[in-house]
Amino acid sequence: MKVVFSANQQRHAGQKELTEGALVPCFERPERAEIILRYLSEAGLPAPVAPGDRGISPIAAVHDSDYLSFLRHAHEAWLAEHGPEAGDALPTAWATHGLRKIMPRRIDGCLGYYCFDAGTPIGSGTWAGSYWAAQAALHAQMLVQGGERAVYAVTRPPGHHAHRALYGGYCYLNNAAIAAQGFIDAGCERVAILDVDYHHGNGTQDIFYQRDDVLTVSLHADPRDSYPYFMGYSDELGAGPGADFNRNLPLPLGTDWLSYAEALSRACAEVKRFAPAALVVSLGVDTFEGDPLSRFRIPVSAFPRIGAAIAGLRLRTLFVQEGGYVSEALGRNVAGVLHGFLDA
Ligand code: SP5
Ligand code: ZN
Repeated sequence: MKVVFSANQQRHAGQKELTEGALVPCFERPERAEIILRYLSEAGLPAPVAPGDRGISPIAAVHDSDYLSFLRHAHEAWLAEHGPEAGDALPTAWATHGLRKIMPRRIDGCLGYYCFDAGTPIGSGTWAGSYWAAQAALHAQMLVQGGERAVYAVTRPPGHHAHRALYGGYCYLNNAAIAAQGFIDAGCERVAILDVDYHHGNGTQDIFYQRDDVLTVSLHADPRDSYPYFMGYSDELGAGPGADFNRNLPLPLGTDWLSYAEALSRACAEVKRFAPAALVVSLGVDTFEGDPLSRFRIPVSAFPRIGAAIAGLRLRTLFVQEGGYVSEALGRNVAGVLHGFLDA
């Protein structure tokens, strides 16, 4: 299985996020990609290839242009406002509920217009890092389109929480959505996205909510208890032409492999019924029992079985990395899924 990664992605290196009332070092850090790559090489997967540059247009196919230009220039504006020594940009006020959806003039206000949490900093390398993660996903998409059975893109920063014009959850550009749109634009009639990250893929859901050519299926912790809280419920089924083309399978805190496996096979059945030309997997491994952010109980030994279940769909498959936080098990679990897929 080919692996795609650009060293430029590591230019995104957030400093602090707001968690439980304190600013703590970001959970989403460059070391994640290093750990994953180390385990892939130990597991006998090939060294990563660097993506080519397909430019902004495949990214602009799923994100609004005002949003992209905001992301590209936000940190410069932050420094202009707060001085050259200012660190990362984080919002502190949000355009929520009954407040007006107005674009303020000052950067602090613009951050709250485009962002939905206080855990997703923008630094000097955030645009470059996100851009190259998206290019990695696009390069992998092209390889699958060209005939590879499966390709893995080491996309960090991750993408599944990013909407068309909204960032959060450590995500700026929605790598999975950009790749799925890439398949559609290359002539695939139908594409499915299966999201196995611990958190609901709210951005991916929102981007394709009204469409019947991209099925989105997400397995995740019940949003009543877990981030992102305000989306991911089972009654979100799609709208308009997209009605019935979105599926959420929320699972209780403490979910173990037995109940997870059941939900995964239901999710796979939905994908199979849709008969897509290609499958994009939003591969979060933060379902792991030892993950610092989450509260499922999936053991190391189960990750190859996740890969095997996905392989059973017999579809051309593009894996993009989503969550899964720092520990040696992060690498072991990603390699486990990919190995389980290859061995099935
Ligand atoms: C891609 C992805 O997995 N994004 C997840 C974003 C979650 N952000 C909220 C994290 C709340 C963390 N609470 C930490 C508890 C540590 N004891
Ligand atoms: Zn996650």
